[in-house]
Amino acid sequence: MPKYFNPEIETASRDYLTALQSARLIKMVQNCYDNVPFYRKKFDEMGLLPGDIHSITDLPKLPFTVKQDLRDNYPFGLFAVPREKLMRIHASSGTTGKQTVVGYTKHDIEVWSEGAARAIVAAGGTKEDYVHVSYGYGLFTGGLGLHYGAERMGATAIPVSSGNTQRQIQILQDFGSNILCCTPSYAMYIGESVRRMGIDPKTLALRAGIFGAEAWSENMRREIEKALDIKAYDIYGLSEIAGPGVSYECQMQTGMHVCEDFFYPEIIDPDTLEPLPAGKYGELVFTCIGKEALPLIRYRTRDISALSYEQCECGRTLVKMLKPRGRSDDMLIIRGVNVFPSQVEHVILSLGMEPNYQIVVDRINNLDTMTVKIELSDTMVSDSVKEIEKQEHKIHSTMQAVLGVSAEIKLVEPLSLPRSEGKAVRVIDNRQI
Ligand code: DLL
Repeated sequence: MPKYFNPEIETASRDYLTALQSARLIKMVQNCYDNVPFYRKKFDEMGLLPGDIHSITDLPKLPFTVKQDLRDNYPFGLFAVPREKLMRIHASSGTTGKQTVVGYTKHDIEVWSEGAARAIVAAGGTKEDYVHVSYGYGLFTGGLGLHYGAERMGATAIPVSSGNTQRQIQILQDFGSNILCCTPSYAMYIGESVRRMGIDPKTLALRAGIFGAEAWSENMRREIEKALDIKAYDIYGLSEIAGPGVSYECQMQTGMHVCEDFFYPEIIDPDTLEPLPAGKYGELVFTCIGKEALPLIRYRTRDISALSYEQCECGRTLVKMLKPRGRSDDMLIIRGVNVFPSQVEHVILSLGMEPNYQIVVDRINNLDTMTVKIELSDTMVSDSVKEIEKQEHKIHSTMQAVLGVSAEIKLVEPLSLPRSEGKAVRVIDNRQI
């Protein structure tokens, strides 16, 4: 079984990588200056010339790019290539405002596919595998990203797309899919449905899952692995930088190797904007050093992660980013306390419950309130009201200890909360601020 898709890069020495990154950065900065008026203006304002950038260590001299810059130049204003060189457009719909539109040349599609191919091989995928892609196909990058990755590494792609869970399961059974690709929340739902349909997951040919597009915890990983009898691997990406495969987990499952030959990562303090050393959590920033159509400089992702340069036992030398803890803009401020949905999920799973929950935030008489609705598990449904109240009380006190703020806990009927076939919607914030 091949261990790496591209051993030359995935196990390259640090010196080799640094030299490659420096050469590519110099080229991309010149491209931005020559072809993207937005960057030329920024450089001119800062008194910076492309010639001032000699190596990757000069990166902190360069300006940041934020999502609003893409919106201000909607839809194609930051593209660095003429229209005839564009091969594909994707977009990501944010929660507010206009979509973020991204473009790719033939070369960019190859770069992105390579990242996704590396991810599938790192998850144990081979040319003999059926890769079942249940991410949505369309402007969202999930479906086509993993699809091209599977084709690139030589496996057989099954483009199921998302939705119709019964049909997904039928295909898993009849076609003998080996690798499932979807969001972790949808994987959990497929697992739940497999159980309800009375199917023993051991009878499926599934070995592994490649799950991403939203933050998920280690506890959730264990739940999915149990429910589908597979190994569950994390994959990260964002449309602005490429799509899924910007980074990916290996067999060690201890963080995601970044394709740093194309996407150079930094961690910064989101307040001071100063770079942080390896191991420290902060905001993840990427510079696209190997792309043509949308070569973003120091793009602020809002994702909270840390980098680890420690040697990985899998043999890959590419830096790892640790499981994102959520996004700085997902953070809820409840009565002045910072709360991340991932912390709520962690508590629920640590108490042996399934991660079917919804957080509802309100403001009543000028006071923030937070209610966490959690579905009862099948075994708890028959419990007496007293038992259920006891459980609510236990969750309440654990939640308070972990979050530092009190939340009302409501245990609700199984399957009563909405399920998602794509990214899960965990928070309903009714506050009018
Ligand atoms: O979600 C690309 C993708 C598709 C990644 C399929 C993985 C699998 P966007 O829709 O642009 O792109 O959303 C990007 O999703 O900034 C993170 O906040 C979040 N995200 C993506 N992967 C992970 C992950 C796709 N593994 C945004 N863990 C990013 C945590 C993730 N968050």
